[in-house]
Amino acid sequence: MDKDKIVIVGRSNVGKSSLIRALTGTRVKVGKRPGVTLASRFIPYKADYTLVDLPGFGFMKGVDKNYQEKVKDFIVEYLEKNEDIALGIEIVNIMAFEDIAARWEKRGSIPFEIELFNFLTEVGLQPVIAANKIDKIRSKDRKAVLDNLCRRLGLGEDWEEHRDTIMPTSAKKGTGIEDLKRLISKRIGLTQH
Ligand SMILES: Nc1nc2c(ncn2[C@@H]2O[C@H](COP(=O)(O)OP(=O)(O)OP(=O)(O)O)[C@@H](O)[C@H]2O)c(=O)[nH]1
Ligand SMILES: [Mg+2]
Repeated sequence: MDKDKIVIVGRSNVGKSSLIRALTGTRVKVGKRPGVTLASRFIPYKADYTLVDLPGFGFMKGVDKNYQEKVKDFIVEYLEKNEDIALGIEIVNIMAFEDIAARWEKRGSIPFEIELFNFLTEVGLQPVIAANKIDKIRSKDRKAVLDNLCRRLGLGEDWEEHRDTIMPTSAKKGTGIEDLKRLISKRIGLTQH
């Protein structure tokens, strides 16, 4: 099977659909409340690839709990099989991340974002992380916040050494989108254009 899918994963509401819109110009449904994307959507990317807008993990307002679990199982199984996936892009809400991570670690648990990154790595997807909503962080604080993400991922202290893994983006303002496109091309082995 051709490895022609680029999957977009992350918690609900982190900006998966917005980022796909920014990358492709295709209007996928974007919502103010979590759980807007319930079924996967497939959006053509470059000549030979397809972006897969997967539903978000986590709370979905007004959606049956059983159904939420089914959605989650489906995503995990699909990623585990990893038959047709060229690249995994994990979207993190960088604005919310530090607080959430600190809270989880205090409880002795591994933050979901880290677990997802490890899982994607384990199934061989070598994920790219889009640290989205970077517009919500003041410019002078951005490096510290990205360094923190890097450290929590176990990659080291300096995110600038991991620009091939962590890309700050704002799907809303368009920041980092061209860089992310270049990184995607590099990772899937496309020549630049
Ligand atoms: N400030 C800011 N807001 C953003 C950004 N990206 C997305 N948003 C907002 O975040 C909310 C959720 O965006 P979606 O693109 O629907 O998020 P999603 O991950 O697809 O959500 P689900 O499909 O529910 O899992 C919307 O109100 C977006 O306008 C960003 O880079 N900056
Ligand atoms: Mg969505």
